[in-house]
Amino acid sequence: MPAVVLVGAQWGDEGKGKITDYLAEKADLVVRYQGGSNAGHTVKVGEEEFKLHLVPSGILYPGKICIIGNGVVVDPQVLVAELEGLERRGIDTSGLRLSYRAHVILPYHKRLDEVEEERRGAGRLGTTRRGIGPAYVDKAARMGIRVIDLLDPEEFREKLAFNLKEKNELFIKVYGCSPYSLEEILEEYLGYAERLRPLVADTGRLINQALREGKKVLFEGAQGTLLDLDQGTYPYVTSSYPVAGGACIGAGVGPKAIDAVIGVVKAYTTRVGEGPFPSEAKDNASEYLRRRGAEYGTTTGRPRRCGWLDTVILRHAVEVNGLTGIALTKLDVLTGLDVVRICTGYQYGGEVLYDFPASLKVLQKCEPIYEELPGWQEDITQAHTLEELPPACRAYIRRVEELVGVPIKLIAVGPRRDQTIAVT
Ligand code: 2SA
Ligand code: GDP
Ligand code: MG
Repeated sequence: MPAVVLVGAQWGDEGKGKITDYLAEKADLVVRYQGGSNAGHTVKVGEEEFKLHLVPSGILYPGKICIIGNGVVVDPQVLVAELEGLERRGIDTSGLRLSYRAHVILPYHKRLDEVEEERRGAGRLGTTRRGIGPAYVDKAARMGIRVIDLLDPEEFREKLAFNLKEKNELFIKVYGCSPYSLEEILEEYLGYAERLRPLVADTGRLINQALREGKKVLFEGAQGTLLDLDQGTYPYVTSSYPVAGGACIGAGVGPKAIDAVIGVVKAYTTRVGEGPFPSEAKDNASEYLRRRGAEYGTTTGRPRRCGWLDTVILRHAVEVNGLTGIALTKLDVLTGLDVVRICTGYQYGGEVLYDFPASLKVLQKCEPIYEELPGWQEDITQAHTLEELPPACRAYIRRVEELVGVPIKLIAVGPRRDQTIAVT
């Protein structure tokens, strides 16, 4: 498959980093197309664990071109630190390219993310406070600063001065905090600019050229479908487009370039941050899943909310992404349960809903309808084929496939690269 998009089919943290790393072996380019350092993608190679925030999860294979596309909002401070961290661990980062067109996260975006969350009080969104929302707001308001501006000291000074005038007024008058100094930001960020300059490229052109040459391109989504600005549980979403269509916009390729879309589905559901989550477990299953699945935010360390697999949201993900296949992850976490539950629909008053509702008011009143399947007790973390999985586990996989209507092509039974079953 020349061009494959990999998307999170739930609320993020489905194991996209692990699956990207697995598929990256056969790819020539790996491309991030949205989000920023809110993302936390974990890749485990042997006993070594890497937590990536901005750098695509293909970086651990030497010789791959890894691209941070135009749709990403880049915090240069985080990117420089991430590159240094990888290099200290002996990872060659010379294949990384950064789009001229990507927007830059500045200190005031991070502070705005903080103060806006505080102001929302009980209505807070539970953002990662990495400045993502405010940076995309400036982009849409056409006052953002792009990587290309950062590389031009005069342009950067002019644009930063214009932005600071407005932001400082807001900080002083509305939020009662101290203003930012133009010179201090300039000094720090022009330093990052010099470190990043050699990586900067017209990445859209690089990707299109590679596709014309028949090279394989893997687009790595961050967050997940239910966190998508349009398709998610708005306003409890991120400010970008994690869905497959976002790959075209955020990487600079046409829709006809995409050959396949793989949805990464965790064998249960988690959510970090606020907002509706119909199949959230209210009993000790939640703690069981959190403990066995180590469900804590990769970026913030926040405990993730845990619950059962919800096939209503998965059918929504199939439609809005055009999923052609599924990678089912963390199946091993379900081992040891007597009964495994799958949400097949929602009870809403006297009605049963099978389609994901747009209204949060409706969603908040939805009660999950569960189907119960027998659990399994056998350790599955060493399985390399479907046949090696216990019958109850295979029955669970088959039922998920039936309810979702898309073939399961990969199954992860542990965090390591080699703990992956390719379904043939
Ligand atoms: P933001 O910061 O503006 O994008 O937050 C808006 C919502 O999006 C959620 N969000 C995430 N959800 C799951 N995983 C994410 N990445 C990290 C991880 C999260 C962490 O890998 O664990 O460490 O806490 C991620 N990034 C954003 C966020 O929780 C809000 O609900
Ligand atoms: P991402 O944001 O979608 O890349 O996911 P995260 O890295 O935030 O969270 C997924 C976590 O689950 C990471 O700690 C992975 O190492 C881990 N993981 C991925 N696949 C599996 C699996 O099949 N089994 C287990 N036990 N852990 C997994
Ligand atoms: Mg994550």
